[in-house]
Amino acid sequence: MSLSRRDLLKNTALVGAAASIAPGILRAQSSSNAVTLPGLPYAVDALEPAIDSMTMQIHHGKHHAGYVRKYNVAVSKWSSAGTLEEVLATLPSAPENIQTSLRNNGGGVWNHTLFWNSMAPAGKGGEITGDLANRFVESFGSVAAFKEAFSAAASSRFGSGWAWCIIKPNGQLAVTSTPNQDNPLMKGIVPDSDLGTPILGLDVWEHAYYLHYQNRRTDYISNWWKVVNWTAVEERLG
Ligand code: MN3
Repeated sequence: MSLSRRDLLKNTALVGAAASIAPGILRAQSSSNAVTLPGLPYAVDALEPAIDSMTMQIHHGKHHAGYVRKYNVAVSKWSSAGTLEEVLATLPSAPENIQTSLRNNGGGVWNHTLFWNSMAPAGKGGEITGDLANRFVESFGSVAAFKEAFSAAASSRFGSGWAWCIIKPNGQLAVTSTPNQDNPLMKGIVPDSDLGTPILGLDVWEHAYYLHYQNRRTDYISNWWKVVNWTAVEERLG
């Protein structure tokens, strides 16, 4: 089937008219700010027994994938949206009708990407040594005190949310916790005292552990320490 020259001109005119009426909509359809679901950096059963393979499959393939899909729908409606990190850092200036979706789903995308890349099979994640160990001692008094503070933040988070170790603007490390899919990048959303750059995050939503641990969140947390990728965490110190 071939288009006549007249049809071609008509189509071109229509595209031109649409572009002049709603440039934002047309641009959004080819948005370069869409995100993709990153693959896991290990096999789904690689973290067993700390995290079982069924939980990994559902968590990555359904939950994380769902956040990616819904974020892309929301961000496609914002023609001047920046990168995911820029969006999370400027949520209060996002269009009001998509702000909640960008917050929940954008947070979900970012948080899970950090989470997968903060774990490694037991025995493969390196040790807390060198610069990382020094920074924990400087900020918390000892490595044990850091772990205790982080575990307490994770176990005491009411309902769904995350525990974090962040680099604060003054360079100190700190432990914080946020509800739902909020994170320490969300200026204007989380308290200023909780803002910083996450170097480690732990998902304490029930979907992260319930299949294997049911209500035993503290068992999940204590086993999770065995699969932390300390080499990756140290690299985030910059
Ligand atoms: Mn999760």
